[in-house]
Amino acid sequence: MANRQTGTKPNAKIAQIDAARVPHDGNVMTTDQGAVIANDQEVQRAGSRGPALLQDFVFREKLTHFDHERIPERIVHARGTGAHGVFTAYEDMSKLTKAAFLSAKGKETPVFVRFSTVAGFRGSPDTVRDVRGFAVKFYTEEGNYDIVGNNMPVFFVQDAIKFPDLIHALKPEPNNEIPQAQSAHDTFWDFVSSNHECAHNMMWLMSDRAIPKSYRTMDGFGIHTFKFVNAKGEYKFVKLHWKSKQGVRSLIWDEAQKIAGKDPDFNRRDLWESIENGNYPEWELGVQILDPNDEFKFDFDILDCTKLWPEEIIPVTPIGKLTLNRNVTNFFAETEQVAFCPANLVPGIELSNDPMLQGRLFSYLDTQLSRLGGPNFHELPINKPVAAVNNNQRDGIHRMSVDEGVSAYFRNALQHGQPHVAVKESALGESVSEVNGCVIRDRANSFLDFYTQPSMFYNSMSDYEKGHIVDALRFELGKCKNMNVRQAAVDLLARIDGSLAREVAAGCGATTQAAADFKASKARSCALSMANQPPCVKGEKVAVLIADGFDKKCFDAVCGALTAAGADIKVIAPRQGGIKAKSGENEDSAETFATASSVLFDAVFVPCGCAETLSGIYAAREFVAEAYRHCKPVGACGDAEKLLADAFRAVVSTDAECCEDKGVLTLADCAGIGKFAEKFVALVGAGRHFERDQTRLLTGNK
Ligand code: HDE
Repeated sequence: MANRQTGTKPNAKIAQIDAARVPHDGNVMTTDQGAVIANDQEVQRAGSRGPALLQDFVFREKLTHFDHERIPERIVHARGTGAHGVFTAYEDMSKLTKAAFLSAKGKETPVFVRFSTVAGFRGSPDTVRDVRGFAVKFYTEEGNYDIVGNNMPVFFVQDAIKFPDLIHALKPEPNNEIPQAQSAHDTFWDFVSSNHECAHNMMWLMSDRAIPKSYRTMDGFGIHTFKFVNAKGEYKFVKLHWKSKQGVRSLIWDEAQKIAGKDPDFNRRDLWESIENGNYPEWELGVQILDPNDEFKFDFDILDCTKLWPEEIIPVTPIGKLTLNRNVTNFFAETEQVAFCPANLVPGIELSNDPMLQGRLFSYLDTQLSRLGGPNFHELPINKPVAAVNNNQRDGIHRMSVDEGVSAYFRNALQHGQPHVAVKESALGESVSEVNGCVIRDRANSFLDFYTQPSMFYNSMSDYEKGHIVDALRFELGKCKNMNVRQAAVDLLARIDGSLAREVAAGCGATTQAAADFKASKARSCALSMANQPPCVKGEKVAVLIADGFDKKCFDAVCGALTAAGADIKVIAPRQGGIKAKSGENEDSAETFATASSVLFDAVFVPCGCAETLSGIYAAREFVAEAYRHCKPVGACGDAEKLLADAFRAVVSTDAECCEDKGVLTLADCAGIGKFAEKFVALVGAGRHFERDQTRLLTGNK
């Protein structure tokens, strides 16, 4: 086993998990005690039509185990999915932190990541409007280090004692357990409008960040302020960021709602399939670094987790790369049993006095005791450190290690003082910091500006992002039955932005007298908008619609170019199986218009030769029309232009040259297919054309 002296081997965790695998192929079936079984299909009974016998222990063992298959789901973040990967350090960071996994350029550390939603139960759909969890466990040579973060850089409340109230308000209402996985109900908005510290996270929740297209296309944030401490005991305050190398992309709300029905596992499936296809998602770990001398230089408190540090003031320095490259073998054993905890730190990374962070340190261990049934959950393969574990903790339910020796205490002479303690300099959390003050149950005044940063967030959005926020709020408040709750929420919005409050009020029957009274902050931070993401074709899902008679050359040219650029292509046709090209070859269609839907794809391409058939199928027309409404790139060659014209009810160009109009690319004559393919790949990479958004509630269907 790797230890503190030799360092973690990059695949050490995988080896550990592999050691726990139980291959069932070729093995005879046994009871849990290892006795072989000849029949597990019929219960023993008295006569072939007689009553079952209590003595059938094979039956009773099977049913007893089944009855206890579930463990309590997580109270929050119940719905999630996980994957293994590797973290690679970019540079030796020892000037900043003595953490060994950041001590050398190219150093690799195995990791496990779990992405999640917060509000929904374990079986809820993936694409609900919600915060996403982004929890990373590093199996370092110095012990497990967890960054238990979210996909938004701020949190709702400032003090841990308020967390149960927030979650009670967010979760389904207690009388009827409605609604599932939604913030669009009275208790949530009552809480937000009665606790204005929620305003900033609420704005993020109403933005497109709350409906990520994929786990691969969202950023992650440690949220709290931590300390990086070097070997000399010098420290800096840091905030941690995961920046998606795939770019940050979101769904449109109309799309998200439809996907919840068409494919409730949309985000889970996307991550699973991209890893299976060898398209490994990557994130850069970045740090914002703040000298302790600058702690009080800002108009916000750096210990307040409802505030972010604008990247224009404190830039993000990339320090390493996370790559997810292996799916789990068994969801329950790994993803369901993984236990994260913000207190899982390594030497060189320490806590700040953020009151939320301090409260979390207690909660996670406590929750594992009831979820995983006792204090030995760290011995489960997914939680077990690759670093050696030596201490005098003993016994407890489901203890797996068999501890040797007679002494289970320190100091001891009988075992020559073993296990011995480490020298202070190399150990966990030993940097010295001064604390003084009166015991008090109160909040610092520096925490009490609840509006500047939410205004900054709204000011920084592009026009279409602002529109989405207005629509989200109209939806959410529109779902609240109580008029006082709606009015109180609009009054809160008035403190953030007067025009936002007015637009929302106009849709939900509230008034906006309050809007005139507040002077909202004009601050901006460009980094907050998702509008200017770099293009990315890799992993984009393109639906290719065909029917008998399609042109194989045209099909091959475009699909070939897309595949070469890393896009993920799926052929959809009126029936599954072989679809006959005009030239006689067969192309297999993976899906039909009954099983696939445009909302599950990023772009649509229709080769020439099959428009007549496709135009006659409602679902095919609707496929293209919906992709258009959702602003996705659409490409059509030759007669396929007819399908677009039928679907959009608009005249499209019949120019023989490649012609692009707001992300719709057409080509009358297939002779120019090479240039068309090149242009279409670029369009797919560039993503949506929001200028043709027709799903806006206020301006829709123009
Ligand atoms: Fe959590 N949180 N949380 N949380 N949290 C849990 O731990 C809690 C908070 C976050 O994929 C629970 O193992 C308290 C902030 C993630 O397994 C529980 C407070 C942030 C996950 C818990 C917070 C998070 C959890 C439920 C207020 C972002 C999922 C099951 C002090 C920085 C981890 C579990 C996974 C899970 C408590 C606030 C992120 C109940 C008391 C702030 C990503 O212990």
